[in-house]
Amino acid sequence: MQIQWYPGHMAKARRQLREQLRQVDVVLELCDARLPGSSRNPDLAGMCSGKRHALFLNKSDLADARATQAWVGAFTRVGVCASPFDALRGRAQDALNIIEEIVREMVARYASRGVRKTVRALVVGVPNVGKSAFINRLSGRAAAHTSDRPGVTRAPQWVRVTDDLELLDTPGLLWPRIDDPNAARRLAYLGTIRDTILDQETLAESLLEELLIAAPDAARARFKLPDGALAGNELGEESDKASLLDAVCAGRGFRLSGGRMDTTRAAAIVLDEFRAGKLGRITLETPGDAQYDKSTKIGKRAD
Ligand SMILES: Nc1nc2c(ncn2[C@@H]2O[C@H](COP(=O)(O)OP(=O)(O)O)[C@@H](O)[C@H]2O)c(=O)[nH]1
Ligand SMILES: [Mg+2]
Repeated sequence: MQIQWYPGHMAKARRQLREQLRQVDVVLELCDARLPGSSRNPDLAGMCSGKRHALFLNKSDLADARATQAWVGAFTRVGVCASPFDALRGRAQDALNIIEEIVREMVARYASRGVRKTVRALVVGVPNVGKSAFINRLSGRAAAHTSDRPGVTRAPQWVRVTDDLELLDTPGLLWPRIDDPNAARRLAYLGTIRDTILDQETLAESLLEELLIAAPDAARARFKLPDGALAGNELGEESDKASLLDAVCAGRGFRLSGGRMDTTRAAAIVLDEFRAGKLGRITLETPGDAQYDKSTKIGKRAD
């Protein structure tokens, strides 16, 4: 289920997030490890100053391990506490150790006044990034719904994770970065948003071009692209871009009656197989190549 983001939806999400943030000490932000720049929300930092913050590069099982390490390094250098995570198979204890680390000072301060502090945390992220799966993983049971079905909201409840940590069971929904066309297009590759500007075929062609840069061998092998197939950026010719989808059709035998290439089918297959991780572990952004390098830092050390 995809949400079409209009200003009204964003305003509502922002209002709800403000309300949720008021109730917590800690913000656990999830981004997609395949797109650590584009899958973050630039407004979040401004909304949670003073809160402890940890960033999890979720779905790291689908991302390139070396790229993930590079991103973690880049985030760490700008003061963001960042770690890879796999909300389906990862160890909950790994995430708990990180949370314990970022709240240690605060908990100690309460303890020095004789108070045992129960830390309250909110999981936030764009649609489909794995917020519900993350909450389930940490709480060790299916407490949150892993789907984007609307209408299953209940009253917010606290999920007790350890003796000293509670999570809000309703994750904080972040609106995706749709003001930036590059980010919007990449989020559309993942299925996070529906790209309203590009049709599916143009989107799939554009993904193929990016794959020829990020994972050329995997893309060529999976979609039987000719050895000479280059990313459109390198070729710079519109007509050559279009031929990538034709090459997929030729390789898979996708033809309509009359012999015309079934590029609609090819586009769907390219997007589906990429989303399902069938090309292997691929990251589409590197920390050096984006403006996202100057990552938003959350959580001043002052209390
Ligand atoms: N491969 C992989 N899939 C994940 C991971 N986390 C979540 N998913 C899947 O991504 C989809 C969206 O997850 P969900 O928790 O509903 O996302 P939410 O919209 O942020 O709550 C579901 O199909 C999950 O099974 C992960 O770490 N790895
Ligand atoms: Mg969810």
